[in-house]
Amino acid sequence: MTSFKQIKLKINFVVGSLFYTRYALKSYLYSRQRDASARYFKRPPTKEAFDNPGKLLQAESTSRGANFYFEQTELEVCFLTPNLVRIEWKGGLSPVPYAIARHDWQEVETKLKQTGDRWTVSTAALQVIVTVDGSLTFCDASGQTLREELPPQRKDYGWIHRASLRQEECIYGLGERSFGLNLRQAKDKQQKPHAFRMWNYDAAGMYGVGSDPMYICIPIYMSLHSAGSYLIFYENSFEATFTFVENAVADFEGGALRYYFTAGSPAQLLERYTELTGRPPLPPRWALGYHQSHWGYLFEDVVRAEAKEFQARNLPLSAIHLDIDCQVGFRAFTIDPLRFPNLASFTRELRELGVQFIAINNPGIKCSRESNLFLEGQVLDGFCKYPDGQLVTAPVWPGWCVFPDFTHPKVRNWWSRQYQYLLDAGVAGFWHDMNEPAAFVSWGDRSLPKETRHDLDGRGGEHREAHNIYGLLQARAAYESLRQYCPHQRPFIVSRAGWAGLQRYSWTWTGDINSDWSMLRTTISTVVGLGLSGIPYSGSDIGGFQGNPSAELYLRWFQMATFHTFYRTHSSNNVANRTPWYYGEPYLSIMREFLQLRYRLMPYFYTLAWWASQKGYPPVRPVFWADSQDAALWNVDDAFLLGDALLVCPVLESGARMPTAQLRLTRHAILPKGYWYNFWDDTLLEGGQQVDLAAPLERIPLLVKAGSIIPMEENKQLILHVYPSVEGNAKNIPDSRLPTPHSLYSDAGDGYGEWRLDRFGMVRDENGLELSWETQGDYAFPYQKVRVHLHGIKLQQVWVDGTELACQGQQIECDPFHQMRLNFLLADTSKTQN
Ligand code: NBV
Repeated sequence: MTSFKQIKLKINFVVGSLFYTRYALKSYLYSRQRDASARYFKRPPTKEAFDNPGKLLQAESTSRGANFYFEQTELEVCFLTPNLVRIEWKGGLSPVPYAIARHDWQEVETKLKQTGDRWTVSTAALQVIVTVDGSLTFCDASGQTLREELPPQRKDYGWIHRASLRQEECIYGLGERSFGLNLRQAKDKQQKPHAFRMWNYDAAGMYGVGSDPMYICIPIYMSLHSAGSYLIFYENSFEATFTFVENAVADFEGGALRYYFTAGSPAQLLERYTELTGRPPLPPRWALGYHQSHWGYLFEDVVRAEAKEFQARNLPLSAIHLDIDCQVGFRAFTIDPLRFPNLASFTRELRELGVQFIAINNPGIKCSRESNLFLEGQVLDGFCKYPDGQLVTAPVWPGWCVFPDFTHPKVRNWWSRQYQYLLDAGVAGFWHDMNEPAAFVSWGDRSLPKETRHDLDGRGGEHREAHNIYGLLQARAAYESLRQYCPHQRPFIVSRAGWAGLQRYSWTWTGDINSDWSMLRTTISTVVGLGLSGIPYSGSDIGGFQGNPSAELYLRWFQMATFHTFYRTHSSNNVANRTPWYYGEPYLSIMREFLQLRYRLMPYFYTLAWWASQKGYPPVRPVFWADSQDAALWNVDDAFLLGDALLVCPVLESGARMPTAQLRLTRHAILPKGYWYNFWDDTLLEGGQQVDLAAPLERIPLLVKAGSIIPMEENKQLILHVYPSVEGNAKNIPDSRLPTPHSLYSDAGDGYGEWRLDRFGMVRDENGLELSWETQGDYAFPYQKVRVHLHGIKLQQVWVDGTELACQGQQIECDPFHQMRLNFLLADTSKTQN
């Protein structure tokens, strides 16, 4: 790096760091105030505690299951579907159902049977066995035990709930976590099993491996063991601690012990969970492109120059994100007219370049009579207060701030209205920051006092309960606003904090991540873990938020992010503005190739997004998704699947440290069973083994599952990349039995108009392949031509709907067809690498 660049970086760092000193006194005063409030409004102990529910006295069947009456409490077993059951131990504050999207469930046939001291409530798919002491066993239809729970313990305001874990059992989820994927292996600094906290938390500028909690904590986990897999979701937003050692222990500070259990493959678990908490709506297509961001775009000219530079360098770009420095005094819903003099024409200008303008928004409102938002919120009585009616004020970017109570419907409505004028000025979407909600502190919890009162849709309650749902409800207000004011566009919202159900409204990003190799690796687990927690759209600040990555780290991060749903570079105000050209060649050219690959893959991404909206499957999946019964895959967290077809193995080490760096790096990977083609050279690898994959700087190891069709696009052509299955391997599974059959979803890319689904069949026989193509929906075929590209086996002859066509090498150009016959040159079948 040139010395000029180094000096600039140092200046950035010093200026950026000085930035915080002006909040020091306020942070100190607020920390004292928060602690004083905890002492002053201390809760009296309850008399509700018990160590166990006592003996079972009576059981009665209900329309959806059964009720059980114990000496100390009652238990309700309520089936919502044959494979989804809600369990509720009575006692404690019932949740306001913010997470739940569905309330109208069809009838379920259930049976109640007694055998000795055990009662079994069953459907065609599941059995819940209730023992006289209050322990519960969950079995599948064949009677196989999936989970065993101990009798619950009621403590003061909360609950302790334990379930035994098998030795081999692996646990995933809990929202956003900065550990490896299998949470059962997570260790704290003393190498003890980690206790995961449920309390949305601002990492305040930087975090590394093992930082916990993070911005999105969700009491959901998926379990895999030798007898099957299941998912548990606790509908309880209170602070809690989860540990996974011999038992899975969930320790809640308040609320009810209401939870949901479902069993099945990971795909089925996500399908059920998102039926309950809602599916992620289809995003606008541009959102799946590349986004550029930096905390430090101060002027319109800077943003314009950045967008133009992308264009001049032939780098596709879909959106630019504006951080708090585009605002007036960092105030919510402002954009400084002195520095962005004509926002509407500027956003238009950007749109003409194909770039959308995304504005930041923080919930804290400057506590000042000069602020209209403050006055309106006051008139509405919409800000959070202490139990004695005083406004809660805490320092955030604008100075002393008040906080809208998003748990009040009228506040959500009012907040919704605020987006309108920015939408009118052409702002295409919003990112919500600091919405844990975060406050500046000198010590202790970085949020509002726990005693803060909230409306909770009329029921009333404390911040203890409202904290984790604060970001979710802000996102809800924004989503409803965008639906109302731009009814023909799909909302685009990115929220840093959230809870169960966030997927209905918003995407997320992994916050202020440190810029180092360990965090590149951890990002894989964080993003996959979010997907397994129901949140499919997420990504990290490419290259890390805090720090200046080496060119190699940025490039490797960029390559990985090319296969994540949210594809955005972002960085702090005290580091360099990172762009694909910042490090010069060869990095720029390689990044250009990856950007172009991402845009060519758009039909595949968009189709995965559509599947997510239909079934809740995250596009980015753990490797074990390919075969959840293969225990060798349960702990693989240095790779991920994009859809069913692509296995992405990011390079997670610096080549400079490896002796062969100048020649050819390799990357070790564990392949799921079956056959896999190398995306870059079509060589075929047999799965179920460990392999070394070439990883030169310009490539990310990328494999394609044999038997896949990947739709890609280039110059208005649809290219169907066909990767034939291998004889003797995975027989030709009828298309309809695949969870996501070979398909291509298309529509106008935004809005709610016509759509079409093209479904492809592929059957391999001795001499070649039969492809079939069926279409549903009325949207006109959006491509001018079709190209079919056969990989891995030499193509000899092709017939399209009965007519022979000339092949161009491995490709055939044609129109949409019903049947295509591809004959192989059998003498030349490709070699399998072992
Ligand atoms: O708004 C400034 C930053 C933002 O760039 C980042 O992405 C957020 O995660 N924001 C946090 C607040 C300041 C962090 C030190």
